[in-house]
Formats: sequence, structure tokens, C-alpha cells
Amino acid sequence: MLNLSKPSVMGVVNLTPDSFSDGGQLHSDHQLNKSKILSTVEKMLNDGADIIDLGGESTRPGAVPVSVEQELERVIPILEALSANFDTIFSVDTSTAEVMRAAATAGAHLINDVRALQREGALQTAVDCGLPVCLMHMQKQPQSMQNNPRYQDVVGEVIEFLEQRKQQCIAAGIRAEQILLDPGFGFGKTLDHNLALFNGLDRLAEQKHPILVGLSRKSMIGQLLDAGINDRLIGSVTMAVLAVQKIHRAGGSVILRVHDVKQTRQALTIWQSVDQSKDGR
Ligand code: 8Y4
Repeated sequence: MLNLSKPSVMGVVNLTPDSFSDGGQLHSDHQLNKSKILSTVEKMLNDGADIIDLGGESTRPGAVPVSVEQELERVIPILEALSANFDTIFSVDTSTAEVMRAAATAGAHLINDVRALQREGALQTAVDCGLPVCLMHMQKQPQSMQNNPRYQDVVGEVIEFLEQRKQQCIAAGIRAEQILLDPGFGFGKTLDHNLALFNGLDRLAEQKHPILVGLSRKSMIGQLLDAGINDRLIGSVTMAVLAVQKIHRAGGSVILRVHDVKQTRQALTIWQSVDQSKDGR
């Protein structure tokens, strides 16, 4: 399916009209533009994406909650069109059981759930679908997560949560090899929490599960650089490479969730050449 012996790139395709990462570029008159999405995905694949992540719910702080019907309407027709046209791995960013079930039928290969299958029916649905899952850590809910996040030991607590959710998934019938873990950068974390978590990526890698890392264009980069949403490319790519290096040195495998596939892939090509040269290969 996916060669995890080298870092993988997951390209983000936002199907939410209020998404501020693509500025709603995939939308016209509040309608999803199918041909624009198809060409965006085609470009991401040509640029070196291994996985395409489709999401119909905005999880940014203060975003309007989406109904199940709306999420289905945004994601499923697009996923059907994409899987008919491209032979790649599709991930669906959802916490909703109905969307997971429909997405599995429409050709999804991975469930990416920022709520780590904690919603009603989500865990059982993931088991029934038989798909791999990404379990992400989030403190509280998107609406409230950024108001005064607190931890005694952010790395320990995030690892503890992921370990516990992983055990619940295994108990429910998901195989260990089908589980990816994600510390959830920016989800109920201050800048200091995010930096501590970044430094704890090696400890997360000790769990022996592939690690999904989503740093692309996030506010921690904006805070570090005092840079707006359209000025975070270098910061995002820099953090991506540092994350890859850290996880790789700890013996883990990594998937980078990014908006800028081409630039991330270029940075990884450089990193890989340097890394391979050190063992005389
Ligand atoms: C600019 C652009 C600023 C995007 C912020 C954002 C993750 C994720 C998201 C993640 C996994 C986002 C769905 C937030 N982040 N899934 N999803 N891991 N597994 N914000 O880090 O990209 S959405």
C-alpha cells in the first residue's frame, strides 16, 4: 500500500468553504468546483504526494459545526470522482461514522480522525470498514480548544492519550499495524506546548506506529515568524524536515500532512540524499 521506509507526503484538499488555508479557492458561489479539485489533486500527485487527504469539516477555532448531510455532500461525490480518476491513496478527514462508512464505499483507504474515533459509533464503524486509522490528540473541542490550553506534562499526556485510544481500537478489532498516531499540533496547544511536543516526537516514535505530522501553515509557524497565512511556506517546510529527521533518528516512520506538496517533496529529496550518503549508500 504505502512504503513507510521513507517519509510520505499527504496533500491537503480542503472541501470546506470557510477554509482559510486555501482561501476557499476550490469553491465558487459556495459550490465545490469539481474540475478545480480534480486539477488540484492531479498537480499534487505530479508534485509527489503519496496520499490525498479530503476534509469536509473545518476544525479551526470558532468554525461553524457541519451537519452530517452537509459533510456527506461535500466529501462523497468528490471522493467518488477522484477515485475513478486517480490511482492513489485517499484519506478522509472525518469524525462522523456515516461519513466514514460512505467514504469506505466510495474508495477511501484511510480514516483521519482528529477526534481519535471518540464520537458515537465512530470506532465500531472504523472496525467494520476495515480501514487503517489515524488517531490524533486534541484537548477539548475545536470551538474551545484554544482558550487557555493547560498540561502538567504535554508530551506525557499526549502519548498517554494516544496509547489509551490505541488500546481501545485494538480491543475493538483494529489491528495494531493499521494504526497511525498524531500529536495534533495546534489542537488545544499553546506555542510552548507545540514546541515541547515537537521535541517529544522521538518519544512518540518509540510507540512503533507511523506518525502523522501536521504542521503546514499552522499558527505556531505564524507566531514564530510573525508571518501571515500566506507567508508560512519556508517555516512549514523547515519544521517538516526537522520533524522527519527527529522521527527517523528515533527509528520511526513519518507521514507529513502538507499544503505545499512540491516544496515539501523537494526538501525531502535533499534530506534523503544527505541521510543516505552518511551510510555510504
Ligand atoms: C492554516 C492552514 C492554518 C491550516 C491552520 C490550518 C491536522 C489534521 C488538520 C493534523 C491530522 C489545519 C484535519 C488544521 N490538522 N489531521 N487536520 N493532523 N491527522 N489548520 O495536524 O490544517 S486541520
